[in-house]
Amino acid sequence: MKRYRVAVIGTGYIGVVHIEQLLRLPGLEIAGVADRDMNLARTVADRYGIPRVYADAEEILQDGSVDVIHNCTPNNLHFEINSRAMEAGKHIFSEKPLALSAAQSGQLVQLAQKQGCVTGIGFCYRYYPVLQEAAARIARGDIGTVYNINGCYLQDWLLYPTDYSWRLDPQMAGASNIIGDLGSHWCDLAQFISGLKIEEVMADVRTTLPVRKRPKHSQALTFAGATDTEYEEVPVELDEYGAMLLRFEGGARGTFTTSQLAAGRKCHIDIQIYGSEGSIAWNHERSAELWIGHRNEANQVFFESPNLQVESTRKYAKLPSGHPMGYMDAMLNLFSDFYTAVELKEAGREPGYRYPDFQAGHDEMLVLEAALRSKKNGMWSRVQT
Ligand code: SOE
Repeated sequence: MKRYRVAVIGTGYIGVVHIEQLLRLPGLEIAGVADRDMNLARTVADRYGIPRVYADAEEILQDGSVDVIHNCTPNNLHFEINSRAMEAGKHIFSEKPLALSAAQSGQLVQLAQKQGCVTGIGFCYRYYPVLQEAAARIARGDIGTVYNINGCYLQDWLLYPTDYSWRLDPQMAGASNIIGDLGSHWCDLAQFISGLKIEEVMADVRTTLPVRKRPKHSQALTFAGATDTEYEEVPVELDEYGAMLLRFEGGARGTFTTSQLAAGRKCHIDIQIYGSEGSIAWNHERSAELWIGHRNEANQVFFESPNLQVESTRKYAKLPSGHPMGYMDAMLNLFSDFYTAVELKEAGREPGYRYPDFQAGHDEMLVLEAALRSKKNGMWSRVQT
């Protein structure tokens, strides 16, 4: 097998998550990293024994020995790095959102086709083993016709006016904070698990705290809170609360609520899918368990298992039964599917499994834009195709 040379651009919270999982995968080496903050890039490279710190993203794009780029930069840099990586003939794994607009993400999908690049996007939550299992069971008809999909994604790290992040700055984050960020994860889960596309959206999106105190000398790292004691007041336009009514293809209805002001909720993802013959539900705080609901018999709790899952999803349950996997392992599963797709592509073959590629990223941009249109005009909005 070829040994792929990988470079990671962006060494903040999510860049480090990528690095730690890349180090667990066979058949690749991390050639180097880059970050606007050189000191951070150096510290991270030293910590993980990564041989090279590139001067910037440009130097990575020019390096012909790099096969794959992981784009872990803030949102405003996604489009440019993703497109330039593909133009340079590299495979590309991007953090979400794929770009700042659906027009841009559509261009990226087309470019990937033209260049024959393998693409991936960070919708990691679908890689908990029992969520792969849920998708397979629903596809084989276990819960019948899907009627409703309901849930939420709640966090609390932006609760106080002194919590500030680049995610609240439209120059860096784009037109939305929370619907684009947490909403895209949840909508990806809903569509992946149910196998149904979201067709229409009615959204209520709010900036609950329109003025925040931004630290003068530092920025809060995601989930960390600020350490600075000097602040300046800044107006905030982007959302940290959102609710959506959803209409799925075939008629299923959905509801989704998201907030980063939900005290005590750190990464609370909940999804419930109700069908004509039964239901399934999952919560991130008990991520190894799938709840299976019945009308006429006792409900079940299915624990992830390499023995008991259906054939196609066993590979994602990597530990012996009774040993729960976690977020890092879900990322590993995602990268594993992505790198298998890279290997297959180079052998002239296509993967026979579904994994989140740039089309999945584009689909979420289309849902986001429908939500933002609905926020503006107060009406149902169709997701464009
Ligand atoms: C912040 O809300 C964040 O880091 C998201 O950007 C990630 O995608 C999510 O996995 C955890 O929360």
